Amino acid sequence: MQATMQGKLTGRHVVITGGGAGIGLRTARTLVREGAAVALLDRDGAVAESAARALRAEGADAHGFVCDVTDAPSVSRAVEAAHAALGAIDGLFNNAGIAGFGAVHDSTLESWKSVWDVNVLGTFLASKAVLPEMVGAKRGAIVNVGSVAGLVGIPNMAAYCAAKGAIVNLTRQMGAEYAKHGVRVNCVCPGTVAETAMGRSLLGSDTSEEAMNRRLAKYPIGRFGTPDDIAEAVAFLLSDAAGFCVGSIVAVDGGMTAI
Ligand code: NAI
Ligand code: 1HS
Repeated sequence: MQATMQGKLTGRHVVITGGGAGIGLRTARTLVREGAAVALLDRDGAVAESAARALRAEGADAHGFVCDVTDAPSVSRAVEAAHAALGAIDGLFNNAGIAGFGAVHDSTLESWKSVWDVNVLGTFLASKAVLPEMVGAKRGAIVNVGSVAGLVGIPNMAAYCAAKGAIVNLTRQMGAEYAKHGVRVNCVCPGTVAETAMGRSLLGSDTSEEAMNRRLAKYPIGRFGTPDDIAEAVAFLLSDAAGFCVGSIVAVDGGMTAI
């Protein structure tokens, strides 16, 4: 008997916010490897389109669309375009996010709001745009991106910790709400992923050996994360292999929140 190779996401149509770069783009590659067709939505439309073009050149069914997740009409337009390109959307990776630095007393209102808008409002708007179709079809999976910053307090990251904490508990709420409609909602909480733009800006504030060692000491595994570490967890949670995972908060953090 001849074995046929089937990926765990064969036939699935997944929208990825912030899909033009970093963890989002690496996850797109992993989902494509597992058989999915993907729509990359990004505030930087040129980056989204060129990333999708590169994936298509490797044989993927991939499309890039401009989308600012903080803007409801922009999200609606992009999700409609993704639907037209892919067909029914049955997966969403709520990955778009920005970090912000500051404690409560010295954070500006503007920085607080922008961190909340991209992370929390963006997760709400993109989910709201895809859920009616998923619920109607009684089939779908959503993965939100939290952070270790949503699980523990990290100095100088007040708005970001609060926003990621909101995403963590929104995931539990959505998991409880939509499971009965055939839609599973879960969350990955990465530890520091050094090689993305966000990781570089996080670590770039102090690259002295002493500062790096202090940060690394928080990670029992002895290294920072990679985009691949996160992508594999997302692929699992989107797939039917994770059929009993509902409202789960999955730390992918080398043990950072285990100690
Ligand atoms: P990144 O900065 O490398 O990439 C983020 C992507 O999102 C970019 O392509 C950017 O254009 C896009 N984006 C930003 N604002 C947007 C908006 N309003 N609408 C649509 N797209 C927008 O970031 P990275 O590292 O790939 O992070 C991805 C997610 O993972 C974020 O939610 C972040 O908070 C989270 N995360 C990252 C960690 C890290 O250390 N890099 C650790 C834990 C969580
Ligand atoms: C920016 C990303 O979500 C990671 S926040 C954790 C930073 S650290 O304290 O582990 O260096």
